[in-house]
This record gives sequence, C-alpha cells and structure tokens, in this order.
Amino acid sequence: NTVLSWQRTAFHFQPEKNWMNDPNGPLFYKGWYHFFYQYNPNAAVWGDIVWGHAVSKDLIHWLYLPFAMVPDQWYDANGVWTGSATFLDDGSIVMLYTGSTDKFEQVQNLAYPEDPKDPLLLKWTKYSGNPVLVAPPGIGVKDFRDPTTAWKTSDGKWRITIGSKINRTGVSIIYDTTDFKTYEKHDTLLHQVPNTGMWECIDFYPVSKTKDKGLDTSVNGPDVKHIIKASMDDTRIDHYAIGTYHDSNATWVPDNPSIDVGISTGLRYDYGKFYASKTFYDQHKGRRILWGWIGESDSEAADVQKGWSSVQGIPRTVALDTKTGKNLVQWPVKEIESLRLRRKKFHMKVEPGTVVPVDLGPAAQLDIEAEFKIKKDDLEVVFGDDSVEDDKEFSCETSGGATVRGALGPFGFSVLADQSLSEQTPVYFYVTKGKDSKLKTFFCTDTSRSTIANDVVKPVYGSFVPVLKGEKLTMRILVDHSIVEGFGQGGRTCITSRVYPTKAIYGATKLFLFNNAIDATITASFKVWQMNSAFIRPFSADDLGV
Ligand code: DQQ
Repeated sequence: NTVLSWQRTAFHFQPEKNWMNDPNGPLFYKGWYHFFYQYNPNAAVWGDIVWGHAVSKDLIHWLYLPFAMVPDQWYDANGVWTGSATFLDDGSIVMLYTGSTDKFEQVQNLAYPEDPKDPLLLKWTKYSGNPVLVAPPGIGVKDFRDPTTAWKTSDGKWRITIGSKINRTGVSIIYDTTDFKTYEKHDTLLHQVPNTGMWECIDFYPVSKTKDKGLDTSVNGPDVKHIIKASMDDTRIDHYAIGTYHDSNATWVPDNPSIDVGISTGLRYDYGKFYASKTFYDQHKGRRILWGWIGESDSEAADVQKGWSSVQGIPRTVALDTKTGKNLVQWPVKEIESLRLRRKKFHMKVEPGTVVPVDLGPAAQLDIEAEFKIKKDDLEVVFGDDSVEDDKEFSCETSGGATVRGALGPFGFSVLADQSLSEQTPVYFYVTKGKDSKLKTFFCTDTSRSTIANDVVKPVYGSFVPVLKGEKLTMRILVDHSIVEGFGQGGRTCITSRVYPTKAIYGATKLFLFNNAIDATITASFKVWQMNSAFIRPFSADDLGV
C-alpha cells in the first residue's frame, strides 16, 4: 500500500510484509548473526506463528531466509512460539521453544540444526521425543512458556528458567538437564514477585561489575551481578532488576527489594514501546546484545491497510552501569555507525522559550548525539529560589508534555517535525529541583503531537535519568521514519516510540532544537548524521560470495 509506505523504516529490521513479534534465538554462528522472529506469514495481525529467519554480517544489513520452523507437529500445531538458543561445549546449538499444541496447551520443545556445517542454519530438526516439558502440577497449561538460554551449574549440568504465574504472582520455574531431553524440576523458584501477573519471555544473564564487556551466560563469580528480565503480560512492559544469583539453591535475590522485577518502582529497559526482548552473548565481539520487539501504536485496521506490523529495535549492547552500579546501560551497536553519511556539527545557545530550526536538509533518517549545558547563573537563581521547589515528584507521563514549561526544562529536539511544527515529536530533558534541593533530571518523549492522525495512541513517555556529579546532560536519538529511539545519559534511560507523521515525511521532515524552560538558557553542542538506508532483502546465492 503506497499511501502508507513512508511509515516503513529504512534501517530497522522488519519483514517484507505481514505481522512480526518477539525476537527468538538470536546467535552468532560461523560468521553470521542469526535472527529468528515470531511471524505470521498470512496476515498483518498476530496468528499462525512460524519462526522467520534472517542472517546478517553486521546486525544492520539483513538477508531473509526461508522459515526456520513452522507448525507441522501436534505439539506446535497452533504456533511455534518464543524460544532461545544455547551453545553446548562442543560448539553445537540447541534450540528450546514453546509450542502451542493442537489443544492450545503450552509445551516446551527441542530443535537443532540439521547440518551443523551449514553457516546459514537453513534446516532445523525437531526432536522426535518432543515435547520435552509440559506444565507441571499447579501451573496452568496456558501459562507456561518462553524457555531461556541455558547456563551451566557448578556441578556441570545445564539450567533453564521458564515464566509462569501462580494466581497473580509472576514466577520463574527452574529446571536442570544434562541432555535437553529430560529435565529435573526444582521445587523452589528462581524468583517470584506478587501482583505482577504472567511473566513472558524471561531473560536471565550475568553482567560484570567492573568491565564494560559482555559475559557468556554461564559466567558467575564475585565480580558478577545477575539480571532477571520479565515481560509483563498485563502491562506489556519489559522490567528488569539487578541482583545476586545463588547457584547452590537456584535462587536469585534482588539488590534492592523496592526495585524488584515488575513493580512500579522497578526498572525498565525502555520507557516507550519495547517488549518481549531477548539478549544473547556475542562471542565474536565479546558483548551482550539486546533485541526488542517494537509494536505499533496505530490501529489494527491501519496495520491491515498498510500490510505489515512491527519492527525490531536497533540491537543494543547492554551492560551494567559501572558508574552507578544501579542500572544497565544500553547503546545502539557500533555497526549502526556505518550508515552515517554527512555529518554536521552545531553549537547553539537557546534562550528560554525558543525553537530553532536545525539546518540539515531531509531529516527522516538521522543519528543525533548531543550535549547540553544549563547556564551557571540560571542554575544559581533556581537553587536560591524556593518558589521553584517541586513538591510533587515530576513524571513525564503526567506532565502534560513538552509544551508545559518549568524553571529548567523541557529542552531538547523535536524530531520528525514538519516546517510549521503542526507535527513534531519532542525528545527532551526536564530538570527539577527535588525536595532535598538537589537537581533531578528526567528524560522524556512526547508523542502527543506526532501526527494529526487520530487512530494512534500518543503518550508522553519517559523516566528519571541518573546524572552524576560533573557529567553533562547527553542524549542520542535515532530517527527512522516511524520510529524514534532516545538514549539518555549514555543509555541509562531509553525511550522508543512509534510515530506516524502525515506531513513530516521524506524530504519534508525537519529537525528543531527547543528550549521551553522559563529560567534557563541552554547551550547545545551536537552532531547530526543523515543515515543511509540498510539493505534488508531476500538472501541470494551471491550473498555467500561464491
Ligand atoms: N509471544 C509469543 C509467546 C510469548 C509472547 C507468541 C510474548 O511465546 O509469551 O507469539 O509477546
């Protein structure tokens, strides 16, 4: 459908047509990154789920391959659902995935590459003894899904966790195995949190307390923290928490119980649209990479009309923030920088209440890196003035958005804007003075004016972002037609939004810098790159270089 074709992205992974959801079994094998995904071959809405498959040399340019697995057995007749890959000690791959059976019950199945010598991993064999796991007593047959990558126990077994719920408590069930065919269930849970509902797509992995490098999933020790992430079926939010994993009794304990998995005071990978994510350890480059499914914010009717639905976020490296120790940092993989074309550098002073166009040319595909400074005298005025004290905690969601002015914000960029600013998506900082008189910074994206279309959800997204002493305020923004990914303070707080401009499209798309603070003059130093498109197309024999 050409009417809506500008909404297709230029460097984000998406299928040629139809519906996509969760990332599945990402891995690096014999020179190729493999990406599998929940896919409906028949429509632009969820259903008839198969495993789509694509490969890439750089995580940015992708080649579609034939489907890896389709529903062709009683144990996955209603869908080949989400799963994860594990590398065994000999370098071979096993894949565990959830099947929705002919009776719509959720079971776990084993599959492996038919030909380990094939770098493309084209053919997958389903184990003849499937299913390898069915819901245990006390667990609903429709609440048992999404096995993780396995990790090693200290006695040399493999361990996995699978998400479920018991009444309203979200739980992660633990199993040990030696051959991935038979399993021993633990009577205790890896973790559980009351009132969080069904945990989908659990992810469990180690992060280094001291180094920025990623860790293989089985690594443990004194320099390691463990992350549990669960995708909350009730709220469609990916929540994570940082804690300590105890190998001996297969439990995980949060560092801070008031920042536990899935509770409202807890952490999120992303404060916008981002769900069912999954990491993998990239042994090729020694990093852990996070994939997240970015669904649509428009109506199902619009998706059917345009013939497709959903994109994947740009893969992000993910690591513990060694400076705070209290949050992860996420950053677009380095390879995305290969798409950067012409760079322009700017240094601008923006007075309170002003909007300035950034002279760029077309701005529908951008990478922006910016640094902001608030003028020192202005900060002192605000510090000394009790009238600007914020008694109530600021929140992006309830703030009213980028037009509501405070003493020290909002300021930032309006992306995907048309010349008259009738459509625009502001990505910005908002600094407040907290009860303790300390400055507190929020990072937000306001989609409320992103389109004049009305069949779209247009929230204000965002959250608090830690800013340490002596740090400047920094943000990075990736813009790609209908997706905006914002990374605050080096990726401590991330916000992804889908937006559907009708006027701010292709060559008519502009970028603006704005400062809506009442009291503060802002200096912005920033670089903007126009971004090339990435090829994302069917694989052809030439791609093997033969
Ligand atoms: N999507 C899959 C399930 C998973 C859900 C089905 C999360 O396995 O729980 O498409 O989006």
